[in-house]
Amino acid sequence: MSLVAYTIQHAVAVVAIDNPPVNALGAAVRQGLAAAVAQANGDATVTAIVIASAGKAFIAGADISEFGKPPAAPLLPDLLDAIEASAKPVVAAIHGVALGGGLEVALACHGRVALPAAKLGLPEVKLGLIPGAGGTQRLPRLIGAAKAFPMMLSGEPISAGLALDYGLLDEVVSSDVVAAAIRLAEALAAEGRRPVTSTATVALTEADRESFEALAKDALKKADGMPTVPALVEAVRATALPFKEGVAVERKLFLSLIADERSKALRHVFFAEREVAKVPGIGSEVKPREITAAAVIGAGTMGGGIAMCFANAGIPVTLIETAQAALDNGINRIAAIYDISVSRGSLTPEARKQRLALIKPAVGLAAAAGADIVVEAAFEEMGVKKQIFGELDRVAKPGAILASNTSYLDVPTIAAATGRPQDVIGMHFFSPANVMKLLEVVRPQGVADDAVATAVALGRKLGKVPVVVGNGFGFVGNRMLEQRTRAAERLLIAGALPHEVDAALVDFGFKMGPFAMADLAGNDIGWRSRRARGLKAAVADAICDAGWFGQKTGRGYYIYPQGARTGQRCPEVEALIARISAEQGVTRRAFTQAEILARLLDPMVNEGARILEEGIAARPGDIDIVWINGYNWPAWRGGPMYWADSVGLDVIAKRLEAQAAEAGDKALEPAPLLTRLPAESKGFAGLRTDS
Ligand code: T1G
Repeated sequence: MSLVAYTIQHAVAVVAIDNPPVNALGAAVRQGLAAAVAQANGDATVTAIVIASAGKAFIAGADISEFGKPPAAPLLPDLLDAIEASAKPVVAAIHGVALGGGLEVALACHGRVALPAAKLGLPEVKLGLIPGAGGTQRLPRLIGAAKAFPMMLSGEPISAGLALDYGLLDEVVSSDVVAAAIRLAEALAAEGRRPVTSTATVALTEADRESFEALAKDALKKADGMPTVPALVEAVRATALPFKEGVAVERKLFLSLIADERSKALRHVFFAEREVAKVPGIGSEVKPREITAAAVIGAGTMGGGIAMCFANAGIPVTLIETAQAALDNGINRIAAIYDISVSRGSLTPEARKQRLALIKPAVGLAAAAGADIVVEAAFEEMGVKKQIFGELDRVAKPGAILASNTSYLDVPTIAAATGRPQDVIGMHFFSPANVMKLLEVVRPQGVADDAVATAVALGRKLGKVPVVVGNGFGFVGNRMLEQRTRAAERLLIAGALPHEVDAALVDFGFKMGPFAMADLAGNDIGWRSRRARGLKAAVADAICDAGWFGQKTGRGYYIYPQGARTGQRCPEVEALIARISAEQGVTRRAFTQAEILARLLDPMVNEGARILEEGIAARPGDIDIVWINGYNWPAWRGGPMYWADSVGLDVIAKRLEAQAAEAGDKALEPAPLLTRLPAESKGFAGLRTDS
């Protein structure tokens, strides 16, 4: 059955795409569209053509899953040229989203009509690309380069209303967009007017170009090494050439980007982020419980941030503390954070007022009685958690979800403190909770499927990226982070210095390295955790024994003069590290940045392999999504498991064997999965642990 339907209404050919779920422009759709346009032009009774679609999207763009495969005719640019060259006017009837190639189809039409809720955009830059089917040449000709460039640079869609203001749409109609498109098509046929964007010269005035060049200059300064920005600037500049030459420039740039490793990684992340929403064993038949009111236990940094997530999503939330003073501090901290957003212009005073009004402070757990979900964010100590959950079991209403924000404690043990383990789950937010996208949903044995579905659906409503993980120390992210932390400590003792270790990760694409991060978060956090678990880390412990907790004490691994945010190398710390190396009988040596990177990341990948072997994560892509959304792993590197595949699992396994031998530490030896996969000529890609 064709994915493109062809009917005639009032002598207008209505060409309707129906390619669920989002009408991506796969080969069959392109072929159907080409045939329909040809058929309409060959039919003397047809006066004009409308392109419409079924489902939730007009057209979501090219079919990203086709990239990297041999292209099938007709190529999208050729199809769009055929639409534009049609002797009979073609009008796009837009509902839902017209994105990427979808908007490029509309741009090749002779008219465009949309519903008010429609959104139009060119998001290719988010995939490490630029528009590749005439978008960089047609959009500036239609609305001006100064408006088109920011749309393509941000990749963010604009509303139908703004598109109308820009001249990107001819009309916005409240209903029946196809009928409106038919009317416009008939009018264009009658008038013979065929405004064609490829020749439109109205918008590209000298003043427009000057405005664009100013924007381009600023964008190039902030490009941060990504090739998409210079490519986009070059493509838009090519609008000064005749259309065909400009399109040739765009095509060349597009093809170079589509072959770039960074775009391949971003396309992996696109699909991994959608896969992660599919929780093994929980299909769409499992309905989430309704959440109309929440409660958060603990008004500290995490509890306050979590309460803000609910308020920001419009969900009333009771913020509970054990004493009024702590509660007041928590509320004041939240108000101060909102004040900063208002001062930055990212939040209106009215919205600030509304959100604060949704946060109801209260003392005592009894205030949680009316909540549909309670998120506990109290002190990270099992005794405290068991006491709270025991009381919540008596207070909370039947069917309420009881979630703990614990970052590494055993969720089944917490659940056992209640008589309703089926309702107890982990919801591990990342600090600052109102900012970081990652939410680890910890799924202990015995929790109800609909409780898991509720936590995932709620996470998405809160604007998070929920990843369902199994119960186990540190779950996924922190468990792998601990391996990197240990590796960083080993590097200091073996001969590297803090700024060298940090530079290796920053040059790789992280925002900060481990030691700058520790100084920012506070070195005493790790210190307390190690002491609670009876673990030692010679350098990290010595730093804390000296009271050098980081930025909050003016010094940690680095010195922060006058409260500076960027640390300076500290001779005392470097001498302390050298002394510890000597005490351990280690002859210090220099490390290349490549060696530092391998020694930091290989053990993380190894732990990720173990996590997969234990079924704590369902897919390698889930681990990638955890690290990109929770720890600022650069998305254009695809995530730790994607990176490992790009390096080669056999290479990583060999390096781990060498490290294990050098350190005399069997824990560093490659996990069985890390040797089995390369032996079967496989990588992590496509692996599933739930199959
Ligand atoms: N190609 C292939 N599959 C796609 C797709 C696409 N463009 N967009 C979505 N899907 C799949 C997705 O993987 C998921 O599959 C299902 O559709 C629902 O997606 C030449 C080169 C449209 C706003 O970047 O932003 O055009 O998991 O969960 O939340 O210049 O999808 O169900 O099997 O996201 O309702 C440019 C990408 C492409 C838009 C809908 N276009 N898509 O959001 O559903 S490059 C994009 C989205 C291009 C041209 C260039 C969103 C959405 P499954 P979903 P949603």
